[in-house]
Amino acid sequence: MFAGGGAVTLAGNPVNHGPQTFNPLIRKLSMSVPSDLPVWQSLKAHHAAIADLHLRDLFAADPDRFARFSRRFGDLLVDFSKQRVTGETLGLLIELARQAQLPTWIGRMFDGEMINHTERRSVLHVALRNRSNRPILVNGEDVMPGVNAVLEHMRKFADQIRRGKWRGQTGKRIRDVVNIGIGGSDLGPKMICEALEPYGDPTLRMHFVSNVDGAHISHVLAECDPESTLFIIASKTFTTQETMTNAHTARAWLVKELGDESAVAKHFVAVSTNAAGVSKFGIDTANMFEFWDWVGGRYSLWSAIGLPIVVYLGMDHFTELLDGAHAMDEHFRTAPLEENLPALLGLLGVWYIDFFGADSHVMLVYDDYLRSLPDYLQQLDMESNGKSIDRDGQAVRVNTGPILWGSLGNNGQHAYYQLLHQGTHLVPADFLAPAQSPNPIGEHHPILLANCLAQAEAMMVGKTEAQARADLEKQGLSGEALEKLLPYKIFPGNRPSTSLFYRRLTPQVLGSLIALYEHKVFVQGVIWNINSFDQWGVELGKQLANAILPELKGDRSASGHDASTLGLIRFCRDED
Ligand code: G6Q
Repeated sequence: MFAGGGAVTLAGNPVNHGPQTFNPLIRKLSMSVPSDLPVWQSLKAHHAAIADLHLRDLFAADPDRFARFSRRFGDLLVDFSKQRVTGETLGLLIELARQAQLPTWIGRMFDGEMINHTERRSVLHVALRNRSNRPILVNGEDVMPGVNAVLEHMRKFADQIRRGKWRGQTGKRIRDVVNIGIGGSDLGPKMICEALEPYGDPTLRMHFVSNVDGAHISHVLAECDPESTLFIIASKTFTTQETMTNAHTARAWLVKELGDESAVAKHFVAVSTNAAGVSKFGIDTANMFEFWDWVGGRYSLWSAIGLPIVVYLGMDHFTELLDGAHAMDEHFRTAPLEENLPALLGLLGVWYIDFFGADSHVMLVYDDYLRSLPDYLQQLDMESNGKSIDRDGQAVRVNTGPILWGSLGNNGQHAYYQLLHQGTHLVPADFLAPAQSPNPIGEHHPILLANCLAQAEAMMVGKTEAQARADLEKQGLSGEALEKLLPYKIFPGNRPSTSLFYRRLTPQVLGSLIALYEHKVFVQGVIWNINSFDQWGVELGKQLANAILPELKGDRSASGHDASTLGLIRFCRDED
């Protein structure tokens, strides 16, 4: 661990085991099956005992409920008092974390051990924002000098762009920055640039191209002037089909428009771990920003993948983002489980998924700047914990990661909240909102906040039959007409939510918030005994797409597929 000042030790080497045989140290630590832990049965019994309690009554019985079940973290307020828990529930959940050896696993991650055992990698996004600079060793080598060198490279480059010192081939200042990447090389920087727009350079327009659908890059290129456009090709592997296709299209466009192959050097930079691939593409590796295999794609916005963020916001604001994440890292690493926000949020998720049978979790975001947060968190959560084989290679016996979805809450109110209030699914929710708006126009912000607060309250308290009846009577209804309408007007309530409110959406607050969710996902992976850091489930579709592509292009006749796939290929080729 970081504590103690000296160099931390590391790594789950000596290795020499294939992806299917596991590190014996990790095997020893695996508790294998969460439902075999003694406390799991206690939680089941406790669930049966409290499942019918209504949050209305829990609040009525305990005037201190808000104080007991909310926590402050700097400018962040996390209120989980509207969760269907009692003090006993929390005690049992914390015991679950202990029996699953959560504190040990936290230590292993921060110590750089090879906890991503199927890819034989350490998991060190925390090193990218290790503002304390304490050494973190991977294979005996401190990664911090490398981390700091890349940050410095990013700062210098971003300063040149922002000060107009780096110019396009014809001498024009850079005005459009196009990040070409997908998945982890897109969602994080896009979300952060949008979220922190009030801190951004208003003379720069940021674009993010991810989709291989030609419509995406065509639309973006149509908005850009080739003389003043910079492309950042962001790909850890520099082999991703969508990214490389878009990158080659952008390159061809630029060369055609400027009529000069050498313009590539002034208009393309790369973020990658693959220097050979970058060089082959024609980008000088001096303009390549590197990162490392211990940075997972969906955990990479803190690395050189954050280059568009640094260009747009400047290094000072990026540093504040890292500071916020580091503060949450330190909290996660050192706070007792009872106070530990990622642990508490992770355990609450497990409570609903495994004991109430909830299969989804909704993000209700009352902050327009965070409009891409649900997409970002969807990847973080579902790619990390959408797993059904545990760390010991066995099928899991409990439900794992939820279907994570959501959007801007105020818009959702007029779309899908009906299901949240009166549908048959129990969908735990996170409400996010800033107490202060950077755009205090008229009454917009109080109206936004009133809606957020009201929805969380409505989901929790609901409306009883007596209240619904009284409302209808007030409206002048009576007799059969009233009785017929009455059942539709009742809201069961007892729909759980956590409210995450912050004073203002600063880089620091955002850094802490994202790190909170990253660690929440890790906590759940530990409880479920799964590896949250691999993603083998994305491979099969890629392999099949590579097989189908030549068939679609007519380079090879389609064969070896099921009748449905064959029929669809023929339709696309206009052969039927
Ligand atoms: C994230 C995933 C995935 C990845 C993309 C892009 O954890 O690994 O979303 O980020 O597939 O990969 P490249 O950066 O290699 O192009």
